[in-house]
Amino acid sequence: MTRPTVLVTRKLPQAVEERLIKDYQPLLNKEDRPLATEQLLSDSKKADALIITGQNHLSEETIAQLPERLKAIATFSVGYDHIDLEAAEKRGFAVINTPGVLTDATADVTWLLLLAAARRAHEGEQLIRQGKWSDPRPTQLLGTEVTGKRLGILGMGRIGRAVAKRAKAFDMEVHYCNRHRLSSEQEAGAIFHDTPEDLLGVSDFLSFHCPATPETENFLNARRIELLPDGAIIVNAARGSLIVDEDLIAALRSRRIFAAGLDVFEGEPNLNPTYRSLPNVFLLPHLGSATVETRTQMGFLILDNLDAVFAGKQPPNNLVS
Ligand code: 8YV
Repeated sequence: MTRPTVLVTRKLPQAVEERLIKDYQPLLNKEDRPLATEQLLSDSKKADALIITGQNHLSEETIAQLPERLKAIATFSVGYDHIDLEAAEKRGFAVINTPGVLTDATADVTWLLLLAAARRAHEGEQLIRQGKWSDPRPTQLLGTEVTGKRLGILGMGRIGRAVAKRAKAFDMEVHYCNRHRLSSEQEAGAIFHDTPEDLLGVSDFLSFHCPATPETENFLNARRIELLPDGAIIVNAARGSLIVDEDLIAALRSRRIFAAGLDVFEGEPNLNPTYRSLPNVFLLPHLGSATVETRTQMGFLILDNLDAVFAGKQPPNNLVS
């Protein structure tokens, strides 16, 4: 049997590419260049499956032009807001994502953002790198205590719960809002709120762990910022579109919001440039799942699913029915 052809839009961890070479005929992106939609469509002509990333936007129009022979679209991400699932389903493509394997890595980065924002890590680092740490004093770069504070989590799925678990080590009181209330075992002491607005009122720290959907788009706007306690801290390792950048920037400037830690941005990598100049925002370039272990597991999970597709079985992480 000829091995299926898989178009891979970006370079993947070595172990993943080795497995691809062993089991498939992969069209690898050796130079790791971004693939524009037109190029993706032309390269996909001989493909039985695609492995794309969040940077490849598969709209209805693009999906309509994918070849008839294609069986599956796998995205190297848990998020799938860049794919028109309905259009993919209509074409009969399996759509595969990578849930579960990036939970801990993303929860760890959430804590990196939270602690860095609270303790003014960016300003401290700048001081040293710019050779300006010349006068150590008791009132220098005072941050906000994390221990014992209230953490609000919007979206209590796997990642939200992993963040909550880590919060216990900081004696934090965890509050959450989710589409449905969790079992008490899953809640593990976290306090449920019926509405996101209710959650905001008790969130000294607010961390996003919900998907980007039409309902969550532009969630954090000026009106909702006003519901937060004074000097709250915002953490986002989910999706940039959840935040209205201009409104958060105004609140960071006025210090109504003490600080923010952001790993994701609307329009990334072209983030709102004002963020770069704000001292009270800690910025990372979408590193949530960026460990060798996690990115390798993401690739393996995709390949397990593709193996199932080409063995005529239902892939376990298929997003369309
Ligand atoms: C990306 C992510 O997959 O999983 C997601 O939804 O946003 C990230 O883990 C990562 O940037 C690799 O493309």
